[in-house]
Amino acid sequence: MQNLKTEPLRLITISISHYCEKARWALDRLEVAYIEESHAPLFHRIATRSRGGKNAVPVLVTPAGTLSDSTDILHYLDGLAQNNKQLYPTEPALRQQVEQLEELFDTQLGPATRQWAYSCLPDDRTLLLKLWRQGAPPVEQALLPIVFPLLRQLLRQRYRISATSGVAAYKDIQRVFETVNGLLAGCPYLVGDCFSAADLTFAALAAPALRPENYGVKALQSHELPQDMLAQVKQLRQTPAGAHAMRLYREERHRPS
Ligand SMILES: N[C@@H](CCC(=O)N[C@@H](CS)C(=O)NCC(=O)O)C(=O)O
Repeated sequence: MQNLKTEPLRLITISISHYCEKARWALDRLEVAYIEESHAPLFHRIATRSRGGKNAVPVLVTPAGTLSDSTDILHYLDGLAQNNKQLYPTEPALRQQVEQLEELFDTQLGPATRQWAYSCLPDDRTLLLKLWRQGAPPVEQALLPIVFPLLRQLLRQRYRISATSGVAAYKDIQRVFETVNGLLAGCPYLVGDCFSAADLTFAALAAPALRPENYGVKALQSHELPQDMLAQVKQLRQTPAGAHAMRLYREERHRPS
């Protein structure tokens, strides 16, 4: 467990990001003291770069250095965890399975749910600004409407957002869910008999497509979203993989009091 005399860790985020939610969930679960420093997209790069990170969030600033990848963050935090809270099994074969699944979710599920969610959202300035300004400092909130056209264009290019890519992304999500359905087959967790980094990563990175209640920050309200999008959320929630992630959010996602 973390030495309480040390400075709290600093988590730099774009608060709505599901990769940031992955890191935030691990910090909350392991009861590690931290301060979340949220930024609006684009502005976040000033914070990450000035702390020795790269362009992407989450970034965790620790006494041992700056970590700029969610998986590196989970590994670091696991080193601070008490035995019964560890996110990676000690048994090598089980650990390897957890790491392989985490890699699958990081590289396939996370990009797909992000691409799908942005492709479904109406091209609505008010909605996107609401999503991006959450938790950001007042000065960034004030500047966000000015950089909005640039930001929207960058988002579309970087994540290849279009109606067609949204359809393909939904299929990618379904493919990963099929794999998870197969792994669950009556088991309460993805690997072995306890919660691991594989479950946490799956639930956090699936969250944009499932909209679980206990997500770390408030997302958009259902009435703000298109019916087609909500119908696909419902469809995914009804799969064993979707139900698994929803259960994990209900039973395993606790916020510090
Ligand atoms: N492999 C990275 C991916 C993180 C990632 O894709 N972060 C996105 C937010 S969801 C980001 O920072 N995008 C902004 C940018 O790259 O400028 C991780 O696991 O931490």
